[in-house]
Amino acid sequence: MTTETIEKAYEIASRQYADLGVDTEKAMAGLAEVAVSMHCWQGDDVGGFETADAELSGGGIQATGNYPGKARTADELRDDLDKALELIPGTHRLNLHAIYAETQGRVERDELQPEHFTKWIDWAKAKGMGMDFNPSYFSHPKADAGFTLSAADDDIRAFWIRHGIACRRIGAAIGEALGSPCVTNVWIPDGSKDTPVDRKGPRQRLARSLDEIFAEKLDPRHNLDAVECKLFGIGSESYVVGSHEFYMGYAMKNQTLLCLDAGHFHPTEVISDKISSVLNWVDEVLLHVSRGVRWDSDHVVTLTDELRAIAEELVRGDYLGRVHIGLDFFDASINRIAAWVIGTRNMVKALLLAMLEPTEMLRKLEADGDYTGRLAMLEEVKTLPAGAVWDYYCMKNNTPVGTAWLDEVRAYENDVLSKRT
Ligand code: RNT
Ligand code: ZN
Repeated sequence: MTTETIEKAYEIASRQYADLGVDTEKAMAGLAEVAVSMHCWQGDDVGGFETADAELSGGGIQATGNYPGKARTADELRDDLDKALELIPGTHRLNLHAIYAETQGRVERDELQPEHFTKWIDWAKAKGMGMDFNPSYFSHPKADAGFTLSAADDDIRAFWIRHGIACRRIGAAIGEALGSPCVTNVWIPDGSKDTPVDRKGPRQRLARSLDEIFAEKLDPRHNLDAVECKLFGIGSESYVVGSHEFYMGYAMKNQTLLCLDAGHFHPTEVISDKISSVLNWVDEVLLHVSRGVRWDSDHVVTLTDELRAIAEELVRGDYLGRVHIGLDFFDASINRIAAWVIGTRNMVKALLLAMLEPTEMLRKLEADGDYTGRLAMLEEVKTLPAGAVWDYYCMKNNTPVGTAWLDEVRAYENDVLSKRT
């Protein structure tokens, strides 16, 4: 598409939107303010760099597929992130896991320090990006028995508590260095495959462990704590210690952030409907935008009805200042950079669609009890020329328009990824 075509299409689209009371310039300006926290772990199938051949193991999560070219070192992962970020309009954030530490020789997880993340921090700073952080409670011998912060074994539990404490300090150091609060999110895999007899003990221990981890007061301008619930995982089908009720209660009582992962509920349950509920009781929420297919499969985020509904809730409810948007998917069966670009562009695109909604008109129809008009308009809105505004937004942000990004990913695959063996 030529610049002229993109501009012409935009001009016509903006007039159509104006007729419905929507200012496309304002929508694009609002969109530019939103930073999506792009997860590092799509780039190497959640392996991390603790050892040369580190791989995701246990934890009830899986990256299936064997697509060639995954990042083998932190430098390669940063190169790949650079490529992906070039193809996504806007300034975003990086979400890092503790297993992506860069150490001279093995440093145990309970001994990790901010200095092990200096290269990441410098990289983000140079790009004007913020960062978020996660303790890693999986892919570790001390997690093999299926219980970490809720383990009955005192040594195991203490080890993971120390890891949590270390990670919060790292989060605070990141936030301070980058001048933007780092959301440090606790997710643990604890649970059991078959019916447990004791559901109570592990939950009591988890509550105590969290209290110990969060005991140290950290400046909220540097670090914000989040806790992530889950319904079930592979190998934890019958019982997950950190369930929704558990963490919702914990977050409310202790005023931490609550993390809602789109794949962590019953398959017919959606997080878009939870946002306006939980934000009555906690100040801020972290989202893990993901796409479960039949289970918490962490498929690449596509422009589904639910993705759109999540974005609509954030915009309609004026929640963007209270909701941190993180992504959580890992597909090893396709080009990993393409996966990042598709998923992240879709998140941004869904926000644009929400910002282009003639919400005032829809609200009026609803307030007047005109549900016929509301339904009719909601359907009409679906085929307004949002694509023309999106193309224009991408162009203005010096990112490829339409499928042009794919050509760049293919060229990078040819020049860089295919040389990794
Ligand atoms: C697992 C959780 C968790 C992880 C990442 C890697 O079910 O969703 O957020 O996916 O921390
Ligand atoms: Zn998640």
